[in-house]
Amino acid sequence: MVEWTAEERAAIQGVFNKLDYESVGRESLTRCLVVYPWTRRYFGGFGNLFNAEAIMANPKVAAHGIVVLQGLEKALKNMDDIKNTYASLSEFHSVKLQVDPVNFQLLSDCLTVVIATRLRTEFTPDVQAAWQKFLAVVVSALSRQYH
Ligand code: ZNH
Repeated sequence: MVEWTAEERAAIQGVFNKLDYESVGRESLTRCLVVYPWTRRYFGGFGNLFNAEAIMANPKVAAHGIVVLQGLEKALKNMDDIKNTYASLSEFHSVKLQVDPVNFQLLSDCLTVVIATRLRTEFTPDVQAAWQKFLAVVVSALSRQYH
């Protein structure tokens, strides 16, 4: 089981407190789709993802960015059992969506970059370390149901 110090819990909660899901979700997913263009293939139902301009203007990308952050909030609220909390979401990404799990890390990294632009000096090395530990646990839990 993953152990969290009080400082880590406070740091991760602190990041969430400052997140505007709408803008951070949209920008993180947009960045992922632009920087790692192969990730577009999973979003066939999202319409035009042809280039950065189209992705930035796409309302389905904006809406899905919020969905992803709401998914992360579920992990935050169940920090001591992220693995089981994410069991069905992992199965969904594996069996139904067939998302290659390497992409979870890529989206996570995009999210960290966007958060850094928001928190600036508040995103200290300690806060970043706690945040990335949280995302690493999320990525591992999401990858769990892959065989
Ligand atoms: Zn995912 C979906 C989360 C990553 C792709 N997602 C989803 C959802 C959620 C999530 C919550 C919803 C579900 C239901 O409906 O039930 N994701 C998530 C998270 C993450 C992710 C948290 C990390 C961090 N994804 C991802 C990636 C990708 C994806 C990386 C690719 C690339 N997802 C996806 C899709 C979908 C989802 C495709 C579906 C969409 C629609 O709407 O259709």
